[in-house]
Amino acid sequence: MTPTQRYLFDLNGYLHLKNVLSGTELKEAQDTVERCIKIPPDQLPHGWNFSFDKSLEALTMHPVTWPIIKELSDDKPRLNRGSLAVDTHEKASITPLHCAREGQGWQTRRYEVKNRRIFCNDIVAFFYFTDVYPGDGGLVVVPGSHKSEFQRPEGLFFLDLSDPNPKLHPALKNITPQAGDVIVLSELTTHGVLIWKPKDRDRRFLLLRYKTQYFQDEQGERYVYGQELLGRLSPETLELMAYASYQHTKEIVKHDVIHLS
Ligand SMILES: O=C(O)CCC(=O)C(=O)O
Repeated sequence: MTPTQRYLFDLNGYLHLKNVLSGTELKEAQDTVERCIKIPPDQLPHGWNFSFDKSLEALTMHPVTWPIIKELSDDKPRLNRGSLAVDTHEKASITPLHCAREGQGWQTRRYEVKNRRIFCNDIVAFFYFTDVYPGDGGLVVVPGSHKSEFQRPEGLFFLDLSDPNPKLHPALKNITPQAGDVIVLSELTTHGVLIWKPKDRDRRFLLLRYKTQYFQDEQGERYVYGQELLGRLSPETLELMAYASYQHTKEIVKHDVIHLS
C-alpha cells in the first residue's frame, strides 16, 4: 500500500481507487458481464461468477489492488468468493446498514495496525463496470466505523427502507464510483445500499471477498467449489482460493504482478 492509501484506509475504513482498469481491461470485463448476465442464474455456479472468463478472474489479483490485499491480509490472503452484482431500479428496498461485527460474531473480525502496516481479516473489493452519479443511489458507508466501539443505535440512519430519497445523515457517505474504479472496504466498516433510481442504467460490479487463508468462513459450506469451477481456473487463482496454515507463505504473495497461466 502507498502511504496515502494506508492513511485513507485507516481513517475511513475504505478506499476509493480511481481509474484502476485500463480501457482494454474495462471493455473486456464489460463485454464479459454483458454475456454472463444473459445466462440463467441456475446455470452459473452461485457466488462464483468471476470464473466465467479470464477478464474477470484476472481482477482477483489486479496489479493495483493486489499489493493492498496482500498488506491487509498480512500476506496470507484467501479469495473467499467472487460474484457479479447487477443492481436495477426494480429492487425497491434499501439494503440496511450492516457490517461483519454485527451478526457474524464481533470476536471473529479484526482491524489492527502493526509495524506500520494495516491488518484486516475480512476485505471486499468492488470492481465497477458502470458509472454511478450523485443521486443515483448505490453504496453508502459510515466512514471510520471500522473502529467503532459502540453499538449502532437502532433506526439512527434509515427509518423507511422503501424510501428512494432518504435524507442522508451527515455521518453517511454515498460512494459514486465511475466505471473502472474500485472500492476496497473492510467488512468492519458499516455499509448499506440505497435504492437504485435510474431506469435507463443499472449498477454493475464484481464483488471479490477475501479473508486470511487460515480464517474458517462461517458460510464456507454454502460456497463449496464444484469441480466444474475449479477446472476453469488458473493455478494462481486456485492457490489464492486455498486454505492454508498461518505459517505457510503462498507463492503468489511473493509477486506484485501475477500473470494467470
Ligand atoms: O451493493 C453494494 O454496493 C454492497 C453490497 C454489500 O452490502 C456487501 O457486499 O456486503
